[in-house]
Amino acid sequence: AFYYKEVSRTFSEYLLVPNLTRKDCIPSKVNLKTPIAKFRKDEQPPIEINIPFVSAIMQSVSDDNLAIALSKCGGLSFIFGSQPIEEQAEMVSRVKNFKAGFVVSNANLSPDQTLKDVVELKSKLGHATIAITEDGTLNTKLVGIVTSRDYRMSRDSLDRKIKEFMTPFSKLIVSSIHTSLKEANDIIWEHKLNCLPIIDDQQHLVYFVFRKDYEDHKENPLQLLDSEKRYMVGAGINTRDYKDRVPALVKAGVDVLCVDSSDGFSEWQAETIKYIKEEYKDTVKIGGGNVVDKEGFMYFVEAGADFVKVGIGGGSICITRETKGIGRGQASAVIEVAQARDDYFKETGIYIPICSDGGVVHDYHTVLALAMGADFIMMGRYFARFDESPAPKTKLGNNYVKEYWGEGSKRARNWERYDLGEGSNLKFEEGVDSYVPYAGKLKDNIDVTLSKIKSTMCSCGAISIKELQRVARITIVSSTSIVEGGAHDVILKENNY
Ligand code: MZP
Repeated sequence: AFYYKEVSRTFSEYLLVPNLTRKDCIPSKVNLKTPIAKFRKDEQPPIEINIPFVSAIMQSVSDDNLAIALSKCGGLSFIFGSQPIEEQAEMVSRVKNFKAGFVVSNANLSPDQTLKDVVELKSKLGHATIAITEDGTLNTKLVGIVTSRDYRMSRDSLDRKIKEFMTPFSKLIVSSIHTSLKEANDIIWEHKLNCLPIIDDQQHLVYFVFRKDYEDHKENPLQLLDSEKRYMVGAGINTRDYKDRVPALVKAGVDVLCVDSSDGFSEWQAETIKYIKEEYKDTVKIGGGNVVDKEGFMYFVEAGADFVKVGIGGGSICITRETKGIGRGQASAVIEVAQARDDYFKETGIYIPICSDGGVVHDYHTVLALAMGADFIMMGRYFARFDESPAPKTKLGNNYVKEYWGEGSKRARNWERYDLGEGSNLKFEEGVDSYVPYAGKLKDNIDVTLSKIKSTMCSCGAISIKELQRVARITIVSSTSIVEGGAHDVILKENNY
């Protein structure tokens, strides 16, 4: 057997030593943009995300709802693949077709219906609606109904959103023009109209909503088009049904794919990636994983992967190391693979981003992962805690929790992820079914995490991820210095975190 000289280490065994903080090194200047697919030196990366976070390919984490919330914040979700092809493609297309604004539903209202009817309809539909009337007041002739596309949003937040949406349009004139959205945009440009186009599910313009006082407004009318924006989304695939799954996901508009496996250093993965690259050339971006060393990384590079995912056994719900005895400390794995990525880049001028997957417990672990060379970070537990994750929220004792189960648990029934080519059943579990503390809204939490990352980067004298990787100084910590790092030798007051 081959014996590694170095110990296998986790993020908690390291700390960053601060560098000089220059005056220009302030959090608002920190740019967290990062590539997620391969590119050549002197070329622009084909896909970048604005924050280096992606959500895990897991049933309890990444559905279309979380994907939309994360994409709004600048990250990206990989919609879980352990579901029927049509359902996964449907989730992808819901993200791609999601309009930040509101759409008019075909309310089939007769001209003499009033606000009272809308209120009744609203409770029947179970989600908030707002009436648009011909003269801008809500108690006269109804023309249509604006409905949020986000049906799973709570009533309260929907009502709040509608209020926000309606405020600038408190006096409305609705003009019913049936034309395509493109024609509508041309009209808006040509006539410098200050209005909001409302479109139906087929992208047809149904109404222009004008402010009554639009002539007084100086803003660019296009600022009011928040509905043209398309969110980015990824999806997980397996090495079994990819010939059917990939075309459906591509048709649904997926931006990037990832072959999902607990141990990806296998001929099945290489075969899958090669097939997709042959079929779609560079129009489809595909990553693979997971690996924990240089050999695994190079195997994926040769197969044609656009990015490589790193990490075996470090996930919070993962018991692979206990059941199979395979894996590697997450920090050691990232450090070795990042070195291989850099060497390959020096030799060939081709940069292949790497993703550190699993094992993030504290926010500062994400900065360490980046400093050690990760281009982006995949997290499951972190995202499972939020309102937007698909997992049920429940009460445990006096606390709210969300359910979080591993893809290797019986509950997920994701045998493809652990398949070694022979069977259709999980012979033993590699993951657990658990709870995580409920933490509220995704955006609120991400904002806090990002401000910590930016602050740490400034302490290290870096305002970009690449700069951090270049200048970071990292030290191993002893177990006693870890104790020193927390509150110690004091009696904590209640309600302290
Ligand atoms: P974490 O962010 O919860 O620590 O880890 C999430 C990662 O754990 C996932 O992205 C995936 O790679 C891995 N995972 C998912 N399910 C299992 C399992 O059941 C697992 N063993 O290890």
